[in-house]
Amino acid sequence: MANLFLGLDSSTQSLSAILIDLDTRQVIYDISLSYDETFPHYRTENGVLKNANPQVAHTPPLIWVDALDKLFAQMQTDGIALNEIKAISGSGQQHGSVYLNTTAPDVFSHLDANKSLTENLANAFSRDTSPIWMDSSTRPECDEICENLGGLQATAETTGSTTFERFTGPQIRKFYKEDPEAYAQTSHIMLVSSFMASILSGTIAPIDHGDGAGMNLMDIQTRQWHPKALDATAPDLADRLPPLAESWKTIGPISTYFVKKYGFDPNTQTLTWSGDNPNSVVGLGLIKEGMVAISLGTSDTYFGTMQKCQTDPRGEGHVFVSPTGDYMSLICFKNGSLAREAIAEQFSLNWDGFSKALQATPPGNNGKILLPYFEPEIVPNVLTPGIHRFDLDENDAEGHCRAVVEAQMMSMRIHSEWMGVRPSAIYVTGGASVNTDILQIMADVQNCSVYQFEVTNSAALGAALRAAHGYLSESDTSTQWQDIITGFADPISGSEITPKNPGVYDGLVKKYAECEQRALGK
Ligand code: XUL
Repeated sequence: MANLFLGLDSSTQSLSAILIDLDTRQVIYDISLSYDETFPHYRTENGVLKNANPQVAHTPPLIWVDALDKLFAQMQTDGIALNEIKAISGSGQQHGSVYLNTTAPDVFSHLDANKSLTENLANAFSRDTSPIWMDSSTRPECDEICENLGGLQATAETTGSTTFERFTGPQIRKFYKEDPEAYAQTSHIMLVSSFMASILSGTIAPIDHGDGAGMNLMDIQTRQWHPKALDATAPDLADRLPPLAESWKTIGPISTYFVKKYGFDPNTQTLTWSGDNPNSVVGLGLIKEGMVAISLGTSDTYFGTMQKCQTDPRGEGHVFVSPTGDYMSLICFKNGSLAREAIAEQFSLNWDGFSKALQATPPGNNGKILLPYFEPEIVPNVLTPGIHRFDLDENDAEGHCRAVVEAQMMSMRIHSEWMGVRPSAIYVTGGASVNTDILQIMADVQNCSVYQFEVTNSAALGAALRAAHGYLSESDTSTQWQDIITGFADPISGSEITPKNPGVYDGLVKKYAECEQRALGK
């Protein structure tokens, strides 16, 4: 019999699943259901309801529920041996919250297999829509909570991040302020992750430390709800939150609903879900301190792993708990491909021409520096976009190509220093990761080997690997992460790029930091 583990990913636009066979080290099935396409009657656009206020981003939680039924039905149609799955875990888009009334525990524990999940859950909500991570309408609430917790740095030290509009605490506070009656009717507030896990397990599922860290409500050091943060958010919030748990915790056997309806084995174990970013850390194989993944997309994202909890005193980066029990950072740089493309376009270069310019210019660019804030930047916090040049002529096409990439890499180095961990290996993903000239600059600036990494859905894969790890750890506490991920989360073989010119950047990074300070008016 195969050794099957299922990872689900309830993301912004779709519900996906990856099924792995641990014996053969193969992904044997994967599927993704787009909400917009599968359920047009919810009228979502890219998974989100239209709103007159562009800062508001909500989704009807029933669409996530509906998708679960549809997904398992499809797996059954596709002939997947659902009865052979040993354990299931999952990933939820981070920060989104679900509001339930007092009927919820009973509804979860008595799911009727003669009805659909949406019919079962239809009356369990105290709020019809869920604010998700794209919502940015809570600036006043962010300020109120942050001030109560002693300011930006104190909030980051306490909860892992300073207050952000999309984080769950500010969202809960806004709900409480705008509709205190509905808040009073709310007996359970869940994250997308714990909500989906509750349906699968038929119980009120815990929130794991990884996703809990994206709420501005959890003490990042003790991994408990932080009473002062709860008080600063809404009254009697502690009564409404589920317990926190390690992300490898087994919740219990799958609800009989799924056994009767889809033929799951009654002993299939459900494990605690986590957020998409913590899941991706496992799906990318970042299981040891110093391992870093950099995604070069429209924006560039830096995930780092660390053993000791360090927080960003500038409040720009986030600290979550990694599913391994260590910590992880998430640092998002808005001007990623966005800036690389803007430079290529400005000088009418295609990617080949851009690469040639990188090859034709020396590491360190003879001290030429560019600060590429084509859009307002998240890290460092730059509200007014603008391009700043230092010792760089505005007609110097080759100089600009090198300068934009060096700027991005030096910015990543400077703005990840607060972690106190230098990278030991960098896995790089995303569109621009095919460009080895860009990767050479990354390796040189970070003085660390860079490996190309191909990902399909690192969050769903991470969830499947977490299911395997949690399940096996129940009977064997010496289960090693490395033994679980090998063969699934490995970089592309032979793709290593080693640093060739490391010394060059130690001086230039200092100059870049000074230019940044000047440009930011500090
Ligand atoms: C992380 C964040 C996004 C969502 C996407 O803080 O807001 O990455 O998790 O689903």
